[in-house]
Amino acid sequence: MNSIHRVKRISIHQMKYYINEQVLVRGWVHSIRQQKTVHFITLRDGYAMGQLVVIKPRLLAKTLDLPSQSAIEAYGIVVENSQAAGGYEIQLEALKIHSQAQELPIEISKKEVQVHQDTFLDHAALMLRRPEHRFVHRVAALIRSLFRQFMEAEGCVEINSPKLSSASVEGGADVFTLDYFGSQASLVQSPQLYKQIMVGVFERVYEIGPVFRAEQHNTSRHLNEYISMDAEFGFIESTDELMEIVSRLLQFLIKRSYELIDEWPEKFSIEWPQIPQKIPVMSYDEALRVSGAEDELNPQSEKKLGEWALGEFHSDAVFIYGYPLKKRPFYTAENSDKEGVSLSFDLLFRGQEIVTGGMRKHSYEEYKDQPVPQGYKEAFQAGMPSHGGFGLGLERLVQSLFGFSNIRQAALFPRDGRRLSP
Ligand code: AMO
Repeated sequence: MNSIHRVKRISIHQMKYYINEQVLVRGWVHSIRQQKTVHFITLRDGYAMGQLVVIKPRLLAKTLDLPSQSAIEAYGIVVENSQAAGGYEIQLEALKIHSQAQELPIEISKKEVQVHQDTFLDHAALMLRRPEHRFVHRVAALIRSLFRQFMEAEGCVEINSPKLSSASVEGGADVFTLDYFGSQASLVQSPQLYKQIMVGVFERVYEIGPVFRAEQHNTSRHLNEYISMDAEFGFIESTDELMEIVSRLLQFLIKRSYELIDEWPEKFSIEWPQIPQKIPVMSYDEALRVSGAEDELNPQSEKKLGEWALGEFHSDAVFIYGYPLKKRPFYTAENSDKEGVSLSFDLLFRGQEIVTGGMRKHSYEEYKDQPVPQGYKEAFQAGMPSHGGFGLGLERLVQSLFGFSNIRQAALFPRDGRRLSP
């Protein structure tokens, strides 16, 4: 086996560049098909799948009882074979078994595996190995990375704010509390206070990280822990400026993902959204009227607004601005021309809210009597510019992009009212 380590390690999808060469591949036995004198192994590595053929008797003996999912490394010669998926295969010359798989509760290498959502989530360690499922999370990883690229180009500095805190951030009752050496701590509902404090330091910041919501309701669009992609900008003066940034962000995320995924060796189809150059914008009052909602937008009205935007503007996205101030958290700025109306907005994507953003109060006077930590107030005591920002829920975006009926399909290891594992 020593010779293996002198051979170039390739990913299985790169076979076409190494015809008649000796290569080393590593991965998992996705499946194995055995005939008397030849075994065909479908090898799955981190990127793709491809075929290994076993002809040598010594190796046939070794692969005879090799269960699928075993982790192996294989050494052999790449040959063309029009019968093999992708047109190439590796003729096996040596094999090292890293670990042999045990009997598993789900046979995941079948062409189709349909299981109940709870079964899927219970066995995520297995199910996520399936190409169509890992694809979802590779797309999620791409979106995180593109968000970071976009924010860096906007001159934002990345921060990681604490997730353990003494205060409730967004108000409301959906806060998890826990014992912190004898006193009570909470898990942050968002990086809101910290991103505002850091505007006073860097002017522009962003964060990608987990946030926690003790939502009681078991819905198809709420998780108790999700990944929030946040940004906050100092010295900006209007929700128009913010919505312009969010428009460019969404366009960049969708366009660049489309281009990059097209190059991936392992991909599945996505119904790509239509995002026009100018994303339609409507006021909260118009949104109530168009959706026929009474006095509050709910998931059904958001769905109607999504359909309306698609019909009227060929857009999968629509902004709604001017929410009633009383429906927004304490830090939200008021429209000085319209009492009771906030300078905030939501972005609906395919009929579901994926972004909330807005301008913030920025004078110390407005915060000094609020029940917020002194460390937060101090930022305002020290002088804060007019500022605003937004939060984008990663799983919501991925859910809507893939058209999943349930957000759990877009979360790696979802946390909900009944689930704390795996
Ligand atoms: P908000 O509370 O609206 O705003 O959250 C922002 C975005 O986060 C996502 N989201 C969720 N995703 C999954 N499960 C949940 N329980 C959940 N709750 C929210 C949505 C939502 O649009 N600090 C403000 C943002 C800001 O103004 O900067 C905030 O957290 O996609």
